Amino acid sequence: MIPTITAFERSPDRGRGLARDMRVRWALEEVGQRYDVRLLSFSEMKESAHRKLHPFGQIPTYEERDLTLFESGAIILHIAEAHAGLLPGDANARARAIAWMFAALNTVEPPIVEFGMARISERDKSWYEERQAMLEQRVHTRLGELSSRVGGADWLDDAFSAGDLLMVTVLRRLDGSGVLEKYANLSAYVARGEARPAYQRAFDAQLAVFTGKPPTG
Ligand SMILES: N[C@@H](CCC(=O)N[C@@H](CS)C(=O)NCC(=O)O)C(=O)O
Repeated sequence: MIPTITAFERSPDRGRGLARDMRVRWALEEVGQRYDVRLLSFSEMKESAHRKLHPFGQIPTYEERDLTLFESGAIILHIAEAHAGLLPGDANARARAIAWMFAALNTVEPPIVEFGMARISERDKSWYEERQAMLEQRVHTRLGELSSRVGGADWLDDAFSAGDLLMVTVLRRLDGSGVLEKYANLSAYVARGEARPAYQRAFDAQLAVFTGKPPTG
């Protein structure tokens, strides 16, 4: 049975792959699993039919037979455990890859999201500049630490894993801020993720929703 995921009918990022269905699409492409997509308007996301799948009325969700999941990290962990390709076979390496999944979502994403949300919704506030400087500094703290750990490596822990998939999508949320560009190795790391054929197929598929044109690949 082909799983069904949910995504924005009209993504606020205009199809630049920043909405979190992109992570799930990418994971499914990495493991070679076909999927269906159900597109939702903002009002449909808040209706009770969707809230039965997602208590917070958000995307993405994942449905497969009698299983329904929400939270992009949980969905990707499920995909990675059900298929080869996103988690190493060695038990310790697998545990480390899962630790990087949590680090991406729990340690790196929160300051990036807060910084990004403030740029969208707080620009008219008198304290915007002062708070923004503080939020940007918090992002720099995390990126500096991550940059030191990554060093000259291709991926976070040897081979590409679900940890990298999540970390790349999290770092991509800095797109347009000019912040990531200050870390040459992290910019190269994100570019390596974006160059993967599975990433490109996922990106094209979500962009096609916005443009209304089918992917060319
Ligand atoms: N922690 C959740 C966050 C989900 C989330 O914030 N989804 C956004 C799209 S990327 C959304 O649905 N926003 C609309 C809303 O919250 O009303 C996850 O990783 O799945």
